[in-house]
Amino acid sequence: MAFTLYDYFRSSASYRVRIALNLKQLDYACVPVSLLNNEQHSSEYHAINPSGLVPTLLQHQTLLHQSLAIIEYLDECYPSSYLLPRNIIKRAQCRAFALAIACDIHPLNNLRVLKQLEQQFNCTPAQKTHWYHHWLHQGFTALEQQLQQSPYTERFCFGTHPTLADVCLIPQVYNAKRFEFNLTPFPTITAIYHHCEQLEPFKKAAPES
Ligand SMILES: N[C@@H](CCC(=O)N[C@@H](CS)C(=O)NCC(=O)O)C(=O)O
Repeated sequence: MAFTLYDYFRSSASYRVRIALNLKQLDYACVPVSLLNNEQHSSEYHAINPSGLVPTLLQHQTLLHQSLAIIEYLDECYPSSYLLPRNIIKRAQCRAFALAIACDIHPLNNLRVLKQLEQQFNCTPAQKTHWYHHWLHQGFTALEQQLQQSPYTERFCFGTHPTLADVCLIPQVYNAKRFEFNLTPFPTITAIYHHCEQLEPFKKAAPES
């Protein structure tokens, strides 16, 4: 097995990497790091990833962190079906879309942030859900508008092939559904999600699998 992926089934950052590995048809073995049991904070896992976050990709003694850096590495090593568009403007826009999810939505709703809201500010479950929905709503409103206005939007965010944008969007929508977020105001996002969830590389990467 060429790759070992330290991941957690429900982690959306791990889900992104699983989709990318599947789209590239690369073999990998998953080593679960249970976020539920705080295994990300164990000394064993900190030796693998000092940030205490999943995913981590291991390839021949080399450890790679950060889902987007891992995916770009895979894209450069295995360029068979590019996840980043060849056109440099489109590539910058695709990266921007992915970063809007990975930097502007996801970190605000990460487990450690939700835990901190509870521990430091005594937030109730309802207040945490409100927080979660607030950032999703703000982020998805901008993404939906971009998709509706973009000449590239088709079955996928950037045309007829999956890109880094879809690889980031699908896990974020999956999480939104899990937290009972109302997706009705986001028809383009929802249509892309429904299209992708039918495809084998996305299905195989989903938490249920
Ligand atoms: N920017 C990082 C984010 C990684 C991340 O936040 N992972 C989450 C799961 S999706 C995690 O490990 N959370 C553990 C925690 O919050 O304690 C990446 O893209 O890899």
